[in-house]
Amino acid sequence: MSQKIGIARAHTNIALIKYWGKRDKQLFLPMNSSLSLTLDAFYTDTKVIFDSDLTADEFYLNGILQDSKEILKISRFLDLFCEYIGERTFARVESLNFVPTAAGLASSASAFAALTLATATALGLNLSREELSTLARRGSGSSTRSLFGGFVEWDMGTGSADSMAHPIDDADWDIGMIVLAVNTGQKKIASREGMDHTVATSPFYQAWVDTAKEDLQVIKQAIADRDFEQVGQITEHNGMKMHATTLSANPPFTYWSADSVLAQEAVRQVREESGLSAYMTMDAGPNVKVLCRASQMAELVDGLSQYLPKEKIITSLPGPAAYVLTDEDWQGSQQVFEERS
Ligand code: 2P0
Repeated sequence: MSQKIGIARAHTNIALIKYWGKRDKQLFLPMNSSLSLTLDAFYTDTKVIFDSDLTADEFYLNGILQDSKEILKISRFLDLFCEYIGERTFARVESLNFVPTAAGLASSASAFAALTLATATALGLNLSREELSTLARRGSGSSTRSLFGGFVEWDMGTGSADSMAHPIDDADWDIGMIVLAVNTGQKKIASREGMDHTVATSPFYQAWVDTAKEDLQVIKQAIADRDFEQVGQITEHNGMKMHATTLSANPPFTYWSADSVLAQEAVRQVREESGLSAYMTMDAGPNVKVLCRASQMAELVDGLSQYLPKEKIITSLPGPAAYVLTDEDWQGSQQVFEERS
């Protein structure tokens, strides 16, 4: 019996300039470059054990053996790595998701980034973080950005080899994010289907691509200047434009629920009354995320709790790049997971 083991943690990220649409669905090449903030509050820990005694891949998520469809996704992803070493041993993959159920955040970003780093570690692949991000991309687009911490750009690139993420800034300048977890039910339209349908049918889609390019340039300059208001304004506008493409798809759809609109209104009210900086963004689900100053987070939570139950308001600071865990870390992680569930 021979075993190769790798364990890693990756944090999730929220896009400020969204990835919305693929120019190549097979290779996960995006229509536009995007930019995100990695969050410390939400992460995935993953252990990969390549074991010569296994006769098939296995995938356990939060301690539960997954069905053949989920295992196939993991198997295809592991194949990409095994191509590098020209040898395919089956693996047992164990993942623990530390995304509070109440947050209702998609975990594919942290999941595939953690799986990427754990697999590369197990196989001893000598690849840079940027190169690893091109592999993570093949699992789920947004995971490309979760290899890095702080503000991260995913450059759309010219092809598979250079469609990769780069760290832009560590976001260590009074940045925070509040998640308004208004509705945690299963989303009706997966982001993958939602973006494909939008690309195919929305007459506004080209305007999205064109203006997202401009937004990216402006936000990168604003981050370099540490101009928080500019970062926030571009974030809010870019997110709304993304959602406008779903309303203009045919047939139209939206990720917003009635509670999303109420949460948006709460943010507008609180920022007007308090004069604090708070800028909204939304993804392929009903929750509202608020980019804010870390130092003003407590005051904003107080204001928002007049409109929303406190347990639906979750705060986060910027998170770090993905990193390798030891076996001792993994045991600690399992213990924390059990205590939480
Ligand atoms: C983003 N989203 O930039 C955008 C904004 C949702 C809205 O990336 O098909 O799960 O696996 O590449 O990464 C969600 O889409 O889609 C996403 P796939 P993914 O964060």
